[in-house]
Amino acid sequence: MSVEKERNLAIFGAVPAFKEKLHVGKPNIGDRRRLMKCLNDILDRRWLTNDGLYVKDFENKIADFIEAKHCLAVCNGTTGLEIAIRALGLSGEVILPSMTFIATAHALKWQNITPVFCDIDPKTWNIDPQRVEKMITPQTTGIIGVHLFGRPCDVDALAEIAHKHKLKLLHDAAHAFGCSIKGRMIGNFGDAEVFSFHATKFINSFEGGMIVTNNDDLAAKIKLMRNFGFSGYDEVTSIGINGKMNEFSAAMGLTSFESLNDFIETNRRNYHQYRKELENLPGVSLIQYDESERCNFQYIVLEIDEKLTGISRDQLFKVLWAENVMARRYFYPGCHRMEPYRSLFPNAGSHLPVTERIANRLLSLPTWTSMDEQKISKVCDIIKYCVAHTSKLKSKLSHKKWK
Ligand code: T4K
Repeated sequence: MSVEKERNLAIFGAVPAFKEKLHVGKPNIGDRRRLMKCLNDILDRRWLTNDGLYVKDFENKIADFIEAKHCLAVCNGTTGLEIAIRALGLSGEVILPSMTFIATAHALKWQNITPVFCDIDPKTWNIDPQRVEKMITPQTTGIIGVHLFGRPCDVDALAEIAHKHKLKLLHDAAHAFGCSIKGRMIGNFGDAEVFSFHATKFINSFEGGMIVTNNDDLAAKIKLMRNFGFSGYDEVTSIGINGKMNEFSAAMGLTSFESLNDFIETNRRNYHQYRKELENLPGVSLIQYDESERCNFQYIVLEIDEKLTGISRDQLFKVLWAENVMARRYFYPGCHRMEPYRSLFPNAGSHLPVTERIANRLLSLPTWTSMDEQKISKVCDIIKYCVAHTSKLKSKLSHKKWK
């Protein structure tokens, strides 16, 4: 480990290491010319939304890629989760991890379903199946597994529990597009899975998502529900919502998808550089991906063990922000500590010791095509410097301004 000899940090009044802010979710842009051509074509044809050509093409390409039967594009991942939850007939209580983006919990609560937060595995940070079973009550109708940061949750164990207790199983696959489990692409597990193609995902359609299922009846229901329940021009056969993806989004999704291999290669390269530069740094461990599987390397997540670094995750976070490295504390403080769940379940934390600990330790760093070798090196230098100069930093950070 090489530690820069002297570095005057922005928290000590120096100019920040980066002039421009480095964002964690700065979007990847595919072939811009091709995108513009598609956008012009959409305008020329004057078909902007409602099951247009580009949406169909996007759905077909994703279905071929992940080898799934039904891929149904939606306007965003959250609406996708809401539609899937309703189409699966979930009600009462549904078990999910608290260590996720708030959308997973809101998609339930929005429909008056009680989210029951379950603790996670300390290594994978995904829902712990052993704990799931203990949380099942007569009101439980389903489980939502989240493939956090693209690392698959234990789909087999969850499927077994769901089968045993006659529960539905949905996966929030917002982070896991392009990843596989034992060679099978994510999208094919549980009763359904939902991807997000939000701008802050490595493959994006501005806003967007995709519900994937291999169940024909469920797919038919979802198709109706995302279009107000219309089964024909003058016929509505179920409750529905406007969950449609528009043509511009699909064009962006398609061009983004065409660059999939390049994006993944960039992510992989960045990930390995971070790994090399930060390895052996006491108390700092980088997320581990199973590279024998397909993997999108979408998130660079550090776990900070303050006992070994001498500096907490939050202190490091402050130093990085001052340097214009806009690291994120995904997914702090855990859904159970956000409203309305904090008020509804004030004691939830006592059942979620691993979530509480991990939520205070994780830090996501910038990656993707907006980063290059020099930038990553500089970010790593700041981190190494912080770990090597904790007492100097801590005394500065104890001042009111930095608290
Ligand atoms: N389930 C899970 C597990 C999820 O993570 C998400 C979404 C969902 C479900 C729901 O899917 P969607 O309904 O969103 O399709 C961002 C995203 O908005 C959200 O999509 C994503 N997860 C979540 C992890 O990240 P915020 O609140 O962190 O967004 P924001 O505005 O702070 O942006 C993140 C960073 O990206 C910032 O540093 C700024 C930068 N950024 C952002 C945008 C939009 C850019 O540089 N350019 C941009 O265009 O939620």
